[in-house]
Amino acid sequence: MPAYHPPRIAAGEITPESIFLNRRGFLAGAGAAGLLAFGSSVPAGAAALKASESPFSTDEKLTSEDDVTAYNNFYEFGLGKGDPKAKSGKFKPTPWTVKVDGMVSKPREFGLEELLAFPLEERIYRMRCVEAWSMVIPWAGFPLAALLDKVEPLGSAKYVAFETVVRPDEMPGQGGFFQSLAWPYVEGLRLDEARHPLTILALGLYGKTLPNQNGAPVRLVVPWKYGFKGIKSIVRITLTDKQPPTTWNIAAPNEYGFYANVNPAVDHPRWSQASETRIGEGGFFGANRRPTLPFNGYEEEVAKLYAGLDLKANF
Ligand SMILES: Nc1nc2c(c(=O)[nH]1)N[C@H]1C(S)=C(S)[C@@H](COP(=O)(O)O)O[C@H]1N2
Ligand SMILES: [Mo]
Repeated sequence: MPAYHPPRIAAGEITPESIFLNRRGFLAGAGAAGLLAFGSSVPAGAAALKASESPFSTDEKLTSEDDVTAYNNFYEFGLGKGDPKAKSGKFKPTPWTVKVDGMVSKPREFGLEELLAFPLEERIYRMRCVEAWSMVIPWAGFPLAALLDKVEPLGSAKYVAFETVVRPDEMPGQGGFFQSLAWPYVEGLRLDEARHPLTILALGLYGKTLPNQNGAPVRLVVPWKYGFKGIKSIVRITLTDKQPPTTWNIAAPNEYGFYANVNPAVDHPRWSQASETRIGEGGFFGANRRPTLPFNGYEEEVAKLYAGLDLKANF
């Protein structure tokens, strides 16, 4: 009985555990200088990050920092939306290295400092969870393509595989008798998806390094795909010629595919994907529901990647 994503109840009965009021507006005019410096209050463990503005950002209203950092999916820390924040206090995101290997000319490890030295951009992206809720999040990160360039993928490489850290001592959801998923959490992209300019490795949000619950210190963000593709706390990136296994596809192959492009026309077997709730906008159902956009609104940029592919068959 693997699929906990979300609980096995009818969509109409789901009540989010915690939907907080939108208490904080975004820093007015923060973008004006071109360089953004956020965060007057930096919580313990978080450091301020600077990132340049990006034309890829949406100007939609941001989801509050409180919601972005308190309503999370990170099963390594538990199944509840509040678990990742409440139960990740022991997790140590520094020091950190990411190993990049497989079909590349120059396999190597990147220390966290080296990742932070890439030119960071602020990317304000919509994020659409397969559970039919969404957020607008100001990430700080850099294109994954820039990292791939450093290791020089071989011509034979066709896919990129990603792996999350395994640390049962620091991640309570990975320890104990009940195991929700098989660890490590793994994900994958086609190489052309991985190299698309919208695909980033994120190191921060709201102008600070990532909180543990959001995937510290480094996670993937692929804004046209369902949120589960955005693997957190990455320790390994492997270039390969075979389509990599992906955690939710392993857990429930009839419910979650490899591509997982946001698609309002392909329903989840247990609920509709035609609409979504923007977290922070009030009730989970009813008037605040908004239509879900093909490719989460990034159709113009990415639809061409899938010419000739039957997205219904390749959900
Ligand atoms: N390692 C790992 N990565 C993960 C998950 C997870 O459980 N473990 N959950 C995914 C899901 S379902 C979503 S919607 C996003 C949530 O990201 P956020 O909590 O930063 O909003 O992370 C994704 N990445
Ligand atoms: Mo999700």
